Formats: sequence, structure tokens, C-alpha cells
Amino acid sequence: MLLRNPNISRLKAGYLFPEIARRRREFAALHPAAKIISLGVGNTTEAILPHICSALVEGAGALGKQETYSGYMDEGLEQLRKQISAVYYGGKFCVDEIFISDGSKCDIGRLQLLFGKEARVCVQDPSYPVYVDGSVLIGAALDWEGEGYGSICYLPCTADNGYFPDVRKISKNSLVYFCSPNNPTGAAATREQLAVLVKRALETESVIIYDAAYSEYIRDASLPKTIYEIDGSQECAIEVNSFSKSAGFTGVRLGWTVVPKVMKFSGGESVNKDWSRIMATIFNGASNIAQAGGIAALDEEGLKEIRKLTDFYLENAALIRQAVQKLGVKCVGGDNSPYIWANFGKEDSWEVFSRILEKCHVVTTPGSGFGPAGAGFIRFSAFGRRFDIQEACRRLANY
Ligand code: PGU
Repeated sequence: MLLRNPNISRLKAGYLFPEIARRRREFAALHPAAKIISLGVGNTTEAILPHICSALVEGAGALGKQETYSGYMDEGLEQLRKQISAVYYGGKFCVDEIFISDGSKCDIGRLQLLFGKEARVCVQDPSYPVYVDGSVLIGAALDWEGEGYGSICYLPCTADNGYFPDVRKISKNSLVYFCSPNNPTGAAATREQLAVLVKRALETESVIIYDAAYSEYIRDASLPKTIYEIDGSQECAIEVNSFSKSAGFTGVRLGWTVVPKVMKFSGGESVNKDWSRIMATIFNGASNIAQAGGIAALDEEGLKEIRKLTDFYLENAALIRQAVQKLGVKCVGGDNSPYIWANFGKEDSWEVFSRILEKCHVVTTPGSGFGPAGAGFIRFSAFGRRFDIQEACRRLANY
């Protein structure tokens, strides 16, 4: 038989969320009467709102008629790309700088192909696990050290630095993953902070992969919703975003990536052209049904529905934050993001996770799953039915 790709054995044992699901199943098998509530994985629960949903239905219906049938869609519908540029970027980008995808996780996984395994990867610590695991899979963690991910540079984001990292740690020619509003800390970077990040990326000839999957949760009008609000960012930043958490498309699958044309590799080649080449080779376009929904999500009515849906989850977040604070546990997030990041002190995150599961029958996410700086933290997700959130908050008092 062929040898296994050695990078696979360099991954941590299991992807974080299936591991949580496994522990939940184990607990449920031992306690069949327990009514477990999940505040773990960030998975949407509310029905897609009517205007957007009817566009999805129409999109499906169009496939059943000869006159409106469509097949492969390549980089995405022009109308959708134009709307994304207008709604999110003030019309700054032309259609061929916006690539429609089947979601931001999928793009995050593919983007590494642009840089290969020589890139020095920097991640916020804690961060969404796909940045590190995706890097390991491509072999970017070359001097892997057995237990950890040797060559990955962790940028601690803690209470001490206001959850914004010391960018001086970013060295020459790095690939920097940056997520704002952040998963898991909920911190949303200010314009000044992003300007510092962009300046450092330009100085070090680094590239930022900016994950804006939660931008629709920003309520503080002074906070930037995209990295492209910062001068110089078009030369050094790629942005990924998604309809998952804004329109409830976690199961529908639709996202996009912006690759500005001015961005060049050190050899002068166009990053945009290469991304187009990669996408044409290994991706065959997002579902045309999903794209019909995306178009509706970005018109006047659709944007109102996005606001309504994200408001709902933010109200959940406020309830969870109160319940956690009542325990005397310090927490941040939940105001411009759907995650609450709670500090349980020196205790191991998985132990806290187990205790909350045992005492409250509530599933959470252990902070250590997001990186070393997550030790002692628990992430609470605000994605849930209101009655479940209220019940979970009541039960948390038993902790
Ligand atoms: N980016 C960030 C920062 C995310 O938190 C998530 C989902 C995604 C991208 C993925 O978005 P899609 O557009 O739907 O692909 N994070 C959730 C779900 C877990 C997972 O494995 O993606 C979470 O609980 O962290």
C-alpha cells in the first residue's frame, strides 16, 4: 500500500468539534434522561427568514424549467459579486476580485495552496482551529515538534493585551491569519489596531488572511467591518467571508473571498490570477440555488433580515453573558460577536467542559481547543433556540 501523507499524523488527534460531539454522545449514553443543550459548536438554529428563503425556493424552481436551467457557475454569478462589492466594500472591487465559494472554511483550506509549505504561519492564539490544522496538512509546520506545531508562530491574545496581539512577533514573509470579530474571544479589532496589523504586514512583506465571518455581528459603528477600510490593505490582505452566520446558510453553503488585483507575490506575479487558476482547477462553483439566496440576502429586504437574525443571536449572547457573570466568572465577547469567552482560571478547560456537562447538561467548547492561550477558558456559543438558551442560563446557576 501507499504511504500515508505524513502531515496527517501531525494533526492533533481529532478535529475539535467532532471530539466535543463524541464526548456529548458518551455522556448521553450514560445519562439517557438528560436533556442536553448545546452551546458548543457555532451552528445556526433559526429558520432562514422569508424573503431570503423564497429566493432559495425560486432558485431551486428555476432548475426545473428549461428556460431558466443553469449548470456550472465557475467563479459565481456576476450579480452576486457586484452586490457583495457594493454592500461590503463600497463598490471598491470589480467582479473578478470577488470569488464566490461554498463557505469560508472551504476557502481557508484552499488558500494555503497559494503559498505552499514554505510560508511561516502566524495565528492569533486562541484561534479558529482550521488555520493551524490547514497549515499542518499542507506541510507548513516543517519543524514539527511532536506534541505541538513547531514552526507555527502563535500571537497570544489575552486580557493583558486587550485580545490584540503584539504584531512585532510577525517576522518576514509570514502568512498571518487574523479573525475579527474573533472566534473564540469575541474581540473585534479597532481601526487603529488593524492599521497597526497592516503596517506590520507591509513592513515584513507578509500576507494577512482576514476572516470576517462574523462581520455582521458588529454593532459598534466605530469598528471596521472589513480589513479593506485600512489604507494599504489591498496590497497585503485577502479577506474571506460567508453567509453562514449572517443569513443562516451554515447548511446551504455560500461564502466569498476577495483577492485584490494589486496584490503581488515577491516575484511580481499576480495573486489574483493564481487564485483564479487554483479555483478553476479544484472548485466547480457554489450551488446556483445558494447563490440565488445570496442575491436576495443582499438586497434591501434581505439586509433587514440579516440584521434581524444577527440581533436575535446577539440577544442570546447577552443572556449567556449575564448568566456567566452571575457565577462570578469573568468573560468578554458577545457584544459584537456571537461568542462569549469565559475565564475559569487555572483549571483545565476540558475538566470545566466536563463539569458543565455533568452539572448543567450543557455542552460548551473548551478554550484549550483553540490554542495554548485558551487554557482555562470556555467558549459559549450564542447560536441556539431562545428557550434552550434561557434554560441553559438557568442551569448554569448549578455550576
Ligand atoms: N471562520 C470562522 C472564524 C468560523 O468560526 C467558522 C465557523 C467558519 C469560518 C466557517 O464558516 P463557513 O462559511 O460556514 O464555512 N465556526 C464554527 C463552526 C465549526 C467549524 O468547524 O467550522 C465554530 O463553532 O467555531
